[in-house]
Amino acid sequence: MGTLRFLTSGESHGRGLVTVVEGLPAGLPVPAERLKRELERRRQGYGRGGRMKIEKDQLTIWGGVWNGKTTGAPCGITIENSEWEAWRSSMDPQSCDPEAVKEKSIYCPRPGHADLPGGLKYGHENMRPVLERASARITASWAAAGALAKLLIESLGIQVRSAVTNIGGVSVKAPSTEEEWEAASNSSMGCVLQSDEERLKERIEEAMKVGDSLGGTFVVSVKGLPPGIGSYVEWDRRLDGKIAGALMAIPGIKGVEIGEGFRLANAPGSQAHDGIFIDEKGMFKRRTNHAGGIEGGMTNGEEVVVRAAMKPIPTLTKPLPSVRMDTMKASFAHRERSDVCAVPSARIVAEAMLSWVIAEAVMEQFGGDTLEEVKERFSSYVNRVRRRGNEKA
Ligand code: EPS
Repeated sequence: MGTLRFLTSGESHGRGLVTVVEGLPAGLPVPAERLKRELERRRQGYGRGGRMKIEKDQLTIWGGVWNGKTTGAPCGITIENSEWEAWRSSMDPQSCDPEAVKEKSIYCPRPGHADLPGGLKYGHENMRPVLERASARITASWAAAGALAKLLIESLGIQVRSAVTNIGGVSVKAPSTEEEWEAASNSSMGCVLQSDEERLKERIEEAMKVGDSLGGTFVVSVKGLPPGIGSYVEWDRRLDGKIAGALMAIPGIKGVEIGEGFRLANAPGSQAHDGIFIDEKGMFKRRTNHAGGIEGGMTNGEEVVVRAAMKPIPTLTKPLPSVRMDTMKASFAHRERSDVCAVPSARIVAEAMLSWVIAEAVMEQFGGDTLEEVKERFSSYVNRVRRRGNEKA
């Protein structure tokens, strides 16, 4: 168990979501506006269903924050589901109306969703409880936990940003300059260019018209990390493993690569690695970043670059063949109000999860009960590893 951890509870159409974050140092400023903003960013993007127009993600902090700063105690956050009253009769934890339960029951698993394996695993013939918890609604909780992690690492000068690179086969410009990362970060579609936003929206509209759904790819970047975060000494200490695991755990993600990942498999070694030199300030530097900022399961001081691929949403208005769980007869998959594309939201969740993994690694490596302690230990480490290049130059 790491020193930083979070747990969640809640269903997509239940009363709301509960998040408990434990292990944050005391004294971290937590501006409510910032948490709200991260949740808002996750709700944006073209191609989300009607639900995102309804949800307000009403957020309440229950503990662990006092007068705008963390206290060192577990930080409890709830996010209310806006439609709870409408769903109460079929989702109440203690006593539901049998008619309402029947009306909301789901017997035809959707290919690509958790429905079938989850129903078999937990013994739910009516798969309603499976899809309620497997729903990507829970990523609102992850965004809240990730926002706290982001605040922590930002206070150490570490910055996490993301951009969408492709939706449904339409590729768009990936950011490279500081201004471009900023533009993509502030764009609801995660694009550098306004014209690319329009192209992605058109592609989503096309899919909408024919009752289909779309996936895509995005990139997440972390700047400001010193070399040596993570470790090579055991498999479960490797930062690349933790990054890939956290991103892969986001609903719909089927592929994660660090740096030039799959392309490197085709390149000769002479063109795959990043030559080392000492820059004018006496720092170890690289002119290329094929490794995506990770070598030997540790950061190497360059920008960490992670790309992920999201499959299309499994809920389709023109459903795929399925089998009824109650009668075992051939049927079509369950249809429900759904999104057409959630790639722009998934990249915000990826920012949250990557922030989480980095914050976890930083806390494991440096520890500290107060933010001041963490900052001191982090900066003395940074001075040590950065000085090394200077000493010998
Ligand atoms: C989701 C289905 C949709 C999405 C939901 C995830 O919800 P509903 O079935 O209520 O229309 O809107 O995402 C969110 C609620 C959210 O906050 O991101 C699913 O089946 O995964």
